[in-house]
Amino acid sequence: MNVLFSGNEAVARGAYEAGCRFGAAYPGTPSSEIMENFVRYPGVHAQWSPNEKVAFEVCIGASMSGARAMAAMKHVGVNVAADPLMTFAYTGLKGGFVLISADDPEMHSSQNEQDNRRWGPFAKIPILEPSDSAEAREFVMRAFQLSEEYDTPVMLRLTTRISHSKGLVEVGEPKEPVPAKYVKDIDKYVMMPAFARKRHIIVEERMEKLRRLAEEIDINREEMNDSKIGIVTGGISYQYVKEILPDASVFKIGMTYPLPLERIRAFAGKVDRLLVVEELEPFYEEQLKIHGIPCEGKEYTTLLGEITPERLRNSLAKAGVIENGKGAPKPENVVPRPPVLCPGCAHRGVFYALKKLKADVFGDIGCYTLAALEPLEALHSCICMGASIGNAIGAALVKGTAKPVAIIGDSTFLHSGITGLLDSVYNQAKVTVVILDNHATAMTGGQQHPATGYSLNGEPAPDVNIPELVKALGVKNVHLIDPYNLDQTKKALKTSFKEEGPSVVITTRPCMLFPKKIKGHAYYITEDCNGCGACLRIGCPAIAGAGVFTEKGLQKVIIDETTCTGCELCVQVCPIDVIFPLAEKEKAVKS
Ligand SMILES: Cc1ncc(C[n+]2csc(CCOP(=O)(O)OP(=O)(O)O)c2C)c(N)n1
Repeated sequence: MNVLFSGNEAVARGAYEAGCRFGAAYPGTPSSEIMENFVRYPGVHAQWSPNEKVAFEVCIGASMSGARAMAAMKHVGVNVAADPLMTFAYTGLKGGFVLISADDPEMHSSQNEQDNRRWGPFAKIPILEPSDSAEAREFVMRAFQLSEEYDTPVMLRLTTRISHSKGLVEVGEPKEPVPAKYVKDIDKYVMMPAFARKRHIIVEERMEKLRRLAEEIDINREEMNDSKIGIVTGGISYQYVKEILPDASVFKIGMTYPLPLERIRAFAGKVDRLLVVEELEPFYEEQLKIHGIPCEGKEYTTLLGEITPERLRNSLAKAGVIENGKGAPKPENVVPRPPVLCPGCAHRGVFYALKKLKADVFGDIGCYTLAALEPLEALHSCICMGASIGNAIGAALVKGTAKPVAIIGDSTFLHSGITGLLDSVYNQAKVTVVILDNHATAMTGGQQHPATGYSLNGEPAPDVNIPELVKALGVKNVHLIDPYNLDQTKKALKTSFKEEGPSVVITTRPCMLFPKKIKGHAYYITEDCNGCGACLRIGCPAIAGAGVFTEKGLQKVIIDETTCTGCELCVQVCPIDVIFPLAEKEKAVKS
């Protein structure tokens, strides 16, 4: 049966068909839908973990017990899971273990565009890389098989285009899982130096076997055609190459690491010119060159962002392979739509207050990162998940600022903010930590986390009490605030600036979109608006210029009633009190 699947759906299906019934993940674009789909299959235990390291470790435990396990994360998640990954590559496993790394070239929704193929040689693990949804299903099944055959975790590397584009996938019968049974194996799993040294030898021997496998495996394939040009490519770039150069000879790489160097050498011997087409890093190219296979690559293709068909056309033109711009579609005239905090977003008021109070705000990753943009411009750094608290502590301890504030979402706090807060207590840093608790991992689609009260499959789950957790870490000053109440918010922040040691301010309003969309009663602005623009400075997308001007030439403002949620933030900032509930106006008209 053929089914239209996104790459992520196909991975979930492939894992299920491979007899895997265990998965753990922390959400992150473009990977999140893998676990969300996997959990829907019968008999599957799939879970959100507080972060990628825990997800990875949970899967190690399942694999040590003989079960096939899949850990899924976005590319930067692998950095968080890197500690167990680097040593798990030494121990090897029992049940097949597949690590899905969904990379994000072009940074559609990420803070960097690191190329996770580099983890192959670094961790000494094999990597498979599909070029469409059908391969995503097939390769995850192959990955489980390889994992058990070679006693190694296997990475399946996806990119945004593979994860999110749809294609036809032929599905098969699911395999029954092998019953789990934990068997002690101290030499294999206790990585103290004496045992780890022995395992390192095994790792190097395994790499040798994997290199031999790469030369044989059918997911690396030569597609001989016109011999004037030969292209080495894989992943989504393969599709672009086939579209633009249907007559070229292609060496398609399905096993990204280790590379089939001898087969590529033989392929190079059959073509006049060898070109490598790959997104981001010159990963294939460097290896070919190190092994004495002359090729061209990054002198024509970009290190930055995706290789779109259009960019590839330009690269091929630069390389003299096609005529300039041949066949390139006209770029569409798309009006840019920068992302903004939603109307009624509970984060807005806090940032408005922080700006007014002239605080130095160390930020984190979540919807709230958007507060760095105009008109709020109230978040001043964003490095990685959980970094805000440590950053604020450092700034406070060197006395670089009088008002160091760390601002972090609830999901991010539970992911990697707890230890930072512990540091602020331990080292008595005079910082204000604002936890924006909207009861959701909103940025990535409103996923559950350990404080929402629900698990990935929607079942009720114990919910950690964030204020109590904060107090248990030793924080003495804890303020709960309603972020829709600007006076209360400002007061709590001002108090926190005066308190000794760390202070924590926790917001209590839910996200406007998750678990379901909140639509309160809308407000309107009367004709008495004087166009001062105060309400525009909160950056609410429901508020816009009316196209009507005052005598002073200032533009009056209107509220879009369909998107206004009635949070009343604009009411609180309007200096001349001309914003009222729409219901009052309607009542007046009727009577
Ligand atoms: C290591 C890592 N994992 C996952 C992500 C993807 N991601 C970005 S922000 C975020 C969490 C957002 O939730 P929260 O902190 O509660 O803030 P909200 O968006 O709800 O305001 C996630 C999972 C990431 N950027 N880095």
